[in-house]
Amino acid sequence: MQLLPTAPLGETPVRAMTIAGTDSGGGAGMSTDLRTMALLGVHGCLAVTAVTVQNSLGVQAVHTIPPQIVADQIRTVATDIGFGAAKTGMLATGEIIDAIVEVAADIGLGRGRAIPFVIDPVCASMHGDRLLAVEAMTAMRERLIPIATVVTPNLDEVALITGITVVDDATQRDAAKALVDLGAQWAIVKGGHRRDSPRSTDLLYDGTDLFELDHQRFDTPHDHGAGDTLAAALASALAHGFSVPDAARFAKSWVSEAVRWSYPLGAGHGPVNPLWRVAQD
Ligand code: PXL
Repeated sequence: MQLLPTAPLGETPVRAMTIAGTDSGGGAGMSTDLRTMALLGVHGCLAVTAVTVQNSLGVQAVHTIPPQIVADQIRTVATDIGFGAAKTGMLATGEIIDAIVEVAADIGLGRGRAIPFVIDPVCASMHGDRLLAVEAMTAMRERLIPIATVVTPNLDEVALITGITVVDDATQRDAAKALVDLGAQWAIVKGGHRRDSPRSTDLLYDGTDLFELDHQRFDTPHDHGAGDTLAAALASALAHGFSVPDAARFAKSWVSEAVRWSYPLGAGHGPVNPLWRVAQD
């Protein structure tokens, strides 16, 4: 597949920012984002929102970072290093979401502003551990999604955000429309978990144009970090200057390969593998 260019050695590369939580097991969250960004020629900057105590069996504890410190990490990087796109992952609380919304307005991040903003509305881990407080759903729905350049929910997140249960093509389209109605410029409704289809088909929609991003589905228990990887690849491609449809097509192929080459780790669910691109036979 096509790759993204890296800067000539010694020159400043393209930058992107991940606003996300850590996973001590290294399979999801910020570490995954940074691996994907590095492999796509992007210098990844980071605003940590929460530290999770986590292994392949689940999340045992969460320590959240004060909202002001989250916002300050974003602001201090934006005003010095600069970045061409940002993405969110685990945001933990409504207060953190509101701090991000405020700093985004100040630095020109988000829909209709200079810097594209990918919102991956992470709500829970694959084990069902909550990564966003129940009471933060209003902030997510009413304040963060309206400033998304692209929002990238999976089907569980679609149900929590829009109330729509996606079971077929028609409900997947309804969900994409509902997300655009909430204010996102583009919505990607990921179809990887659709039980009625043997393919993994995501829908990309902006209220006018509808694209199907279709790929063979790889069934594996080791898909920890798949959503993070898609959003990080999308933000990387946007930082490189791709249009949203081109970035989304690129990110879909990137994450599909990462799922294909995922590996076991620990006794539970292993991670997808953004390192597939540098693996040697
Ligand atoms: O894959 C979503 C996700 C994002 N961020 C962190 C996570 C997870 C899933 O477990 O732990 C920190």
